Formats: sequence, structure tokens, C-alpha cells
Amino acid sequence: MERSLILLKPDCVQRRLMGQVISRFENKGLNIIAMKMIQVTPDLAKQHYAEHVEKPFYPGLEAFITGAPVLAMVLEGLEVVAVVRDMLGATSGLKANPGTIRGDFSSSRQMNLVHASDSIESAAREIALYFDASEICEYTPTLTPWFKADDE
Ligand code: FUP
Repeated sequence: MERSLILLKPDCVQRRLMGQVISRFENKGLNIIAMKMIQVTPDLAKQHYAEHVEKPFYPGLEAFITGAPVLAMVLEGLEVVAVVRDMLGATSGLKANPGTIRGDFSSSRQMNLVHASDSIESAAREIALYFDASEICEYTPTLTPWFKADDE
């Protein structure tokens, strides 16, 4: 099982789209094993987006991500990193295919509603940024036998 760090960004919270996005993850059969609402600080934003801090768009990105609360969660599932990235679609809502979360709900490159880790290594780093180990609630869903075969 893989894990991925997901953020429902300030635009998702403000536009009342959290429920619809969470439903997509639940319907897909992914496990939510941690969840909390937080206000991202400029310091946390710089750690999260370390690879972008020097880029021209970073000041706007930081103002956006710190501008209202986010809902942070950890999703668990088979190949969950790639599965969730595909569910989100391309980074810009203007490029994301219809049927994806961004393709269906976003018309912006910055306000693209949801962040998801882009690799297993990023997921481990980002989960540690947002959650203590004690906040991860691992469990075996009783529906698991109806979501996948035993040997998958
Ligand atoms: P993604 O991996 O899809 O979240 O996208 P990136 O890591 O490339 O970018 C991180 C965030 O920066 C994206 F959510 C959107 C934002 N961004 C901008 O606001 N302007 C840009 O020119 C590029 C990215």
C-alpha cells in the first residue's frame, strides 16, 4: 500500500467543494487515514513548495495557499500516488481533461483546488510536514474484499 499527502486548497474550501472532492476519493476505494483542517503559515508554505521558492510565481502561490484554511489528508491505496494525480488532471485547470477534478471544477493554473504528492518520496516528506505519526489512523476497511481481489 502507498500513501499520498493531499491538500484541499483554500479555493476548494472557500468554494464549498470539499465534500465533492472527498466523495471522489471515497468512491474510488481509497482509504482516508488522516485528516485535519489547518491554516498554512508562510514558513510551512516555503517548506512544502521548497522547489518553487525561487520562482517568479512563488509569492502569489504563497499568498494563495496561506490565504484561507486547507484540509490536509493522507490517502492510502494501491498505487495511490499515481492514481490520485490522474484523478486531479493536469496542473492547470485550463489544461486538465474533463472528468478529472481540476478539469471539472477549475479554470486556473494557481487555483487548481487540490494538491497531491508527485512521488512516493515526496509523499513521505510531505506527510511528515503536515502530520505527526500519532495522527495517522490506520485501519482495515470492512469493504476491502469488494474493492479488490486478494492477490492485488
Ligand atoms: P502540481 O505538482 O500539479 O501541484 O504542480 P507544480 O508542482 O508544478 O506547481 C505547484 C503549484 O504551483 C501548483 F499547484 C500551481 C502553482 N503554479 C502557479 O501558481 N504558477 C505557475 O506558473 C506554476 C505553478
